[in-house]
Amino acid sequence: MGFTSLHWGAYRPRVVNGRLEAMEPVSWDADPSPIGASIPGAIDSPTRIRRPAIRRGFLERFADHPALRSPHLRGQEAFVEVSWDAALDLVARELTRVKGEHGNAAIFGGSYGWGSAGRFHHAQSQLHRFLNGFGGYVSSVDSYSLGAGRVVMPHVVGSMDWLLAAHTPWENLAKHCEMFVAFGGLPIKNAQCSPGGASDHQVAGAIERMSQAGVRFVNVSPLRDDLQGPEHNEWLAVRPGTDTALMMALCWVLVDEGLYSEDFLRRYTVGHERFITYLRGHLDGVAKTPEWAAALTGLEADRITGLAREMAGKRTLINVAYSLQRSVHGEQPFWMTVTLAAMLGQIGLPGGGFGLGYGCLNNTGSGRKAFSGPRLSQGVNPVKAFIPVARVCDMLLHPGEPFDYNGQRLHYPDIRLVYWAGGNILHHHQDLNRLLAAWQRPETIVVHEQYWTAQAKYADIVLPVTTALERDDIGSAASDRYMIAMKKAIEPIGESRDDHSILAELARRLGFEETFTEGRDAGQWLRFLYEASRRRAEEFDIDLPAFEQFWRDGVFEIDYPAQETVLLQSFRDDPQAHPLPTPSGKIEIFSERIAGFGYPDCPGHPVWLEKQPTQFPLHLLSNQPKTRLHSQYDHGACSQASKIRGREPLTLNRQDAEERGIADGDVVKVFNARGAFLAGVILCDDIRAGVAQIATGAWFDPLVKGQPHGLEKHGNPNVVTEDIGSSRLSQGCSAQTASVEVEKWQGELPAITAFVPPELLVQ
Ligand SMILES: Nc1nc2c(c(=O)[nH]1)N[C@H]1C(S)=C(S)[C@@H](COP(=O)(O)OP(=O)(O)OC[C@H]3O[C@@H](n4cnc5c(=O)[nH]c(N)nc54)[C@H](O)[C@@H]3O)O[C@H]1N2
Ligand SMILES: Nc1nc2c(c(=O)[nH]1)N[C@H]1C(S)=C(S)[C@@H](COP(=O)(O)OP(=O)(O)OC[C@H]3O[C@@H](n4cnc5c(=O)[nH]c(N)nc54)[C@H](O)[C@@H]3O)O[C@H]1N2
Ligand SMILES: [Mo]
Repeated sequence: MGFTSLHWGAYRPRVVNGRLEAMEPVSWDADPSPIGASIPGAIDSPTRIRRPAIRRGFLERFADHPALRSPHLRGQEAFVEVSWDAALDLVARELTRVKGEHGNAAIFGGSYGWGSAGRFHHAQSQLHRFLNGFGGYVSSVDSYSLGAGRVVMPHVVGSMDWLLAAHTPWENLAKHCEMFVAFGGLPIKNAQCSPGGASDHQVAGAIERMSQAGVRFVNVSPLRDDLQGPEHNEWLAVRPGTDTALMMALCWVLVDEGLYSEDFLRRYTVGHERFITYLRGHLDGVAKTPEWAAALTGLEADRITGLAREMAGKRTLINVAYSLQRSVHGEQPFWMTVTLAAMLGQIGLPGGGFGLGYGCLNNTGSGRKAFSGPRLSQGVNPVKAFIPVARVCDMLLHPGEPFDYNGQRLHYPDIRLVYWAGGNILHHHQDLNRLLAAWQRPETIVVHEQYWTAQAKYADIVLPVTTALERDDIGSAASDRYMIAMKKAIEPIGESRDDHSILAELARRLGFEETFTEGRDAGQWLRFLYEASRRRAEEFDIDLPAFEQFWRDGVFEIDYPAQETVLLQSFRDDPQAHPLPTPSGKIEIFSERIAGFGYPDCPGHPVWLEKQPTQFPLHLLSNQPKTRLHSQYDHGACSQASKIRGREPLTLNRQDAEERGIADGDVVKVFNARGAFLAGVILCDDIRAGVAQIATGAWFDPLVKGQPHGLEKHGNPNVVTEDIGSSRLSQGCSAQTASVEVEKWQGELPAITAFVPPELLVQ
């Protein structure tokens, strides 16, 4: 039996009589993820999509004007199961009609989402390649993960991809770091995953080794559990959304006490004078002192002062979790992390400087070569219109209207057809009630899915796809330990097909099969992409074996570079020979370019901008789930075992709960002006008072289908989050800026129907 690779680890599937019985962790993984155990019971459950299906009103009124196909009934009507030929004919006719009547710029193919881990059957890449062959589509840029970070960092230091691939390895930190200050912690729950594969889980072991070496950890987070394991582990329970103020006060102390590195700032950065002027309060009359920050962050002013002194006295690494930038003004905590590290002057030194997301993903800091394996070419997109990914509802609701993005003034295109494969927008987008309204705008929505998620239920045409276990593929991720020959373990469930063969069939109907497939079948593609990647591997000094051997061996280990590298070490050693890819070639504490955009919500240097969600008393954190990847396998055993009376668990501080008469295990209604959901309560002392926490990814489950602003009964936090860009610079998502009230649910408990397929009719 071979291997398979999932975003959360490598496994050996155990198959008995053609049925998946178990997912056995691979022998070399020191800390395998329990999420794999979700798959056997879920893969052929009733929630699986088995046949192509079309929303009844859409099918029955297909010949009518698109407006008459009852788009407002998406999510409410039954589906009619049809043959593959009938379904593909319909998709081909719709694509042709929309292109003919409105052009390719009326097709939204952004299709954001993680899909599955294999390099060839990567749903988004397949769809983009297909739509490019068809004449193009409106695309999306950036990500929900790093919306603000991806846009601001190139102005300040360099691209996120470059920085993430070059992070100082954990081994170096164990040897040289003395103090690790983690904004947002180092949550092991998140290090289960890495996009494309996490074949050897290393973060718990790395924290252990650092702890043994005597590293002091400081966990700056509303949740104690965001940093688990080390012996010296101080918890600073910061108020969410205020880390920027804390970092500024740390800088203020460094400046006030002369503890900052003037020399580093002069040689390696631009604009520190202006920033220090701001810090002192000369620009806005507010000195960013520890007392000032104490009032905002809820931390003790003395502790802030003490922390700054300790950081200056030790080899210190400052780490920031992605979550901090998934908020209004999300650029600021990332920019400030770099600024604070620059003030300490340890950037480029072993064990010091900054990290942007150690612990957010397994592979960051692995120190292995950043070769990411085979890549499917997506071709060229003739349509130039795009959106920042999280502005999708603005686009659907406001076609033609202008918006700002990274110095550009752009306009939202007029979308008629949405095509999605490999993502679940009805899980991942903010303010789902607003999305429901926006989702009625397109004339046609086509979705490829494995399971009857809300994404599938709210589509017009649903095409069933295989899981990674039902097809051959190659597993490979940047900085991961192994490349993996992912061998098909079981036959496709129902009539499901892989995204590639679905799109190849469509391309044939639409007359560009040759462009899409280049005459290769899936098996030939694997071999072709692998061979092409062998040449790129050489640039990393990796000698990949021939395909046959790789496929026989099942795994190939990627080694370490000859020399351990430290993030930005060569820049530190010689800034003239190794300038940064910023306009000045240096770290930009003041960015003339950003200042030139003239955005009040993201001026030329880091600033503290007030935006607390104050209308409701509790700050809601909707972080990443421990028991699944986003919404994937919410119906699986691992996720289901964590539910409370069927609902997603919500952590509340004991004091907040007592004030509201809420007991451990109660079901509560969580609400604000945008919506309401039910959740099961866990009482806890390890969460800052005034904060409630619930993981994302519970499948959207409205009490009354299609009723706008009705009750969601399962615990999907995105019914209350705000759909607003981080700033005009990045337009990233602001999921973490949300406030709510919580009350005990007194009514009858409605049954969970999230995992029940829609009514299915046979044609
Ligand atoms: N409130 C709040 N919202 C958030 C976040 C948050 O922190 N708070 N985090 C955000 C972040 S960082 C992210 S990355 C997003 C994640 O959002 P998504 O990536 O959209 O979430 P997933 O649940 O991984 O969705 C992937 C979907 O693809 C399907 N799928 C899997 N494999 C295949 C395949 O081979 N083919 C096809 N066609 N489909 C497949 C799965 O069944 C699943 O429904 O969520 C964002 N949303
Ligand atoms: N098991 C599992 N692992 C995952 C994922 C998953 O779905 N499941 N998703 C993956 C993806 S797509 C991504 S992008 C990464 C995301 O990585 P992150 O964005 O870092 O993940 P989160 O869990 O949202 O946030 C980490 C912690 O930050 C804390 N936090 C939130 N807001 C604040 C704040 O304002 N200040 C401070 N100091 N702390 C705050 C929260 O307590 C939270 O537990 O995780 C990846 N890893
Ligand atoms: Mo993400």
